[in-house]
Amino acid sequence: MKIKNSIAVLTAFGILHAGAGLCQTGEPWKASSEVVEKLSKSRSEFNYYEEKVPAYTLPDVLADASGSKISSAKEWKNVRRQEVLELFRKNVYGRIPPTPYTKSFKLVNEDKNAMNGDATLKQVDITLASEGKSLVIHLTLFLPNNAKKPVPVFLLIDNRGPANTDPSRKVKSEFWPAEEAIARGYGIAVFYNADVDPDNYDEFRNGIHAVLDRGERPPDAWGTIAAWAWGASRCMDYFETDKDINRKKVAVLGHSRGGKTALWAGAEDQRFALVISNESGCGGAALARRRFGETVSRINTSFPHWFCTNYRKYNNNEDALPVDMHMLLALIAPRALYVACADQDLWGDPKGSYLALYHSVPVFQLLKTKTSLPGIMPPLNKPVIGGKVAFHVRDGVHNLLLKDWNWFMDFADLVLK
Ligand code: GTR
Repeated sequence: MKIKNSIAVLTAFGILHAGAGLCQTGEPWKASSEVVEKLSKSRSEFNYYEEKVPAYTLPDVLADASGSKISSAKEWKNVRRQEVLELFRKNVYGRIPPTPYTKSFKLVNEDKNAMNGDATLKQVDITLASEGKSLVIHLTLFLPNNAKKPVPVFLLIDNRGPANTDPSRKVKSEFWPAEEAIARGYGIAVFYNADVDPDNYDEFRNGIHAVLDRGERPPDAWGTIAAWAWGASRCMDYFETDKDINRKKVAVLGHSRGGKTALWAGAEDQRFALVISNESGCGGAALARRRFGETVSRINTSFPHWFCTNYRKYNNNEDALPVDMHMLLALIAPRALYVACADQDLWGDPKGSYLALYHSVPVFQLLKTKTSLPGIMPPLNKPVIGGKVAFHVRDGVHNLLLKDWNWFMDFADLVLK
């Protein structure tokens, strides 16, 4: 096996630890007691103590609605995957309305000599229209000039605004490190989530809801996260038309609310070959039943527009949820999945995110992907790669940094190249 850059060796279980030399070094990650104390003081109504996590039982991802065991890839694909997807539509993110719409792509700017000749910049307007109403997603894309085409592409769901994704590259941001991706032979694309739906509770009068919703909204009508995820799929529609892009090698990623969105986009749209969730926390990769850091009740109160209204039934009632987030992660299988967390971001529950990933692994295994993870968390700043899944806890606070991206690209080198 070819070992690239910082990716080091394999254990008996086929698990790679990046950046660790010949074997895993350091202790499994654990929240620092100082951070726990500090956060507990500032948000005393939320739990940051591991010992206060309640006992819980996760729903069995590999048992169908009648309780029968799912034991073949065929049963997963034909029965259980669809059931799990429906449970998430109905209870968490909501359902995309079946309203017909038209879409068109317009290349509004192209610069074949961007980044001093290293890249081609394309700016594409994606117009979505229905019955006289429309909106435009402004897609920005750099493709490497010196790489063999078609290239793999990273698509960032940008929840922080266009200031982080300057097409002129006068302003650079680690949030979307375009030069670094280009240097490694990847295309890198981005759209601003608010193009699809503004990130505030407007009773769904704006954004794509205003274009596609008809009549009264049922309790499983799509929320804003589902709308953003749908927007990522419309970017994928464009990628499929661009011959310089390898449509089989598109990674979708997002940070925080964008990470929740990337996971749901990957669940709904199996064209994404790699899904990356950075610090997605509650409503993303973190197990809801742990009630660690942000809770279902808090997220539905602070962000009443993100999920479908059915999700509110689980406020302070997590055990009644017919799903938990290991099942969302399982929906990505057999494609590649990276879950990343940050050491000081306990609000987003790094341990609960690792556990969700760990408990999704049986589905990756059923689909014959040679995937496995150790039962303990990797050390700080040491990504663990176990076949089709990867995970890290980076030092520092809630953010998406070049350090995270470098590890994502190391993983992509293995699973996309
Ligand atoms: C927080 C929210 C998190 C996370 C974050 C973000 O306020 O509680 O769920 O999504 O925002 O998106 O930065």
